Amino acid sequence: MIIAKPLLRTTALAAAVFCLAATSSAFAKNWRGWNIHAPGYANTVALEDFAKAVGEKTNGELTLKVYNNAVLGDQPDAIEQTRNGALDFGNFNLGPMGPVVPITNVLSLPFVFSSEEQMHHVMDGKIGKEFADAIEKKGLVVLSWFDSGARSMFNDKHPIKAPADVKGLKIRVMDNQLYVDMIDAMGGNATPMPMGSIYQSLTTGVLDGAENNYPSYTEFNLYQVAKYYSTTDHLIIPECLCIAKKSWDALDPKTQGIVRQAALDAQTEQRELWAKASDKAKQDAVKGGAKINEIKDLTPFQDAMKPVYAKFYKKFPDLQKVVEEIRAVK
Ligand code: GTR
Repeated sequence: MIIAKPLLRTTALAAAVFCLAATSSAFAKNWRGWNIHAPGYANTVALEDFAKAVGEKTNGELTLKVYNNAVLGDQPDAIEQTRNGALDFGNFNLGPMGPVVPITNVLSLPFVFSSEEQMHHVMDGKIGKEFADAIEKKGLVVLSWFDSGARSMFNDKHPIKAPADVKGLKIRVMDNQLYVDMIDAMGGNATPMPMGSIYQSLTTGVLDGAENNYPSYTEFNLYQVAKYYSTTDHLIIPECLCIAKKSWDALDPKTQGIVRQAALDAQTEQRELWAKASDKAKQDAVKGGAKINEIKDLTPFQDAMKPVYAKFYKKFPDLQKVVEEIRAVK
């Protein structure tokens, strides 16, 4: 049989390419990551730089892709998907983590931290490690803590000057019973729903308001439909850069080291970007028509939260000591 030479060469080349592809696909890994935010948001920039650094430092053996704008699902679902390894990583707020990892509910207690700075001291130290250990037992490896500022209330009816001003207002909250209790304690009606549905619900009157930090208030254009922003600063909730434990355990120690370092660099970057983004978001909101009501004395709001704490300690008596430990950190 006569086989034309070019054909022979092509076949050999195809076989070589196939072998190469088979070899690299046997080692190369592609990770998918969840992100609720849009391109340009501090968290997105840090996550994308994290992904890029890992790809470069592993010479493409581990490539990461960040899916923005919650296209892979709402946050509670994404946490589940990452826990079971269907997704590989994500930037999660610790609020919706509460139903999965009970100790993290402590971070959703209103006014548990005295300032954002104190929150960092807590999360970067021994107590933060306790939270990370508990989260890891539920399938997520925490590699770094991101900033999320302080959350305040906003609505389209009137400024909130005292807890009584919340009475009767329909307020969107994140997915955690503690936030329902928090709004109940001020006489409002809490409605848990995904972040992406707030704008529409405010325009149709399903909601009167919500609560969040300045960057998210601006990112989702909420100042256009809920212009009264009052600085209740009731929640300071950290966020994590978390990896699916299944994906993490499948890495060799050297690659784990690369991913860990890239996540720490992302933490530094995110916190720097966050500080700038918060100021800018506030200015943008004001330019867009937001009316900021600066609350000088938060004591009446803190006092109004007593029933929330009482109910919480009844449900989780062991967690009272964690609250006390947090409050002892300066
Ligand atoms: C943002 C946070 C998101 C999400 C959102 C919300 O500030 O970064 O992860 O939790 O709030 O309210 O749903």
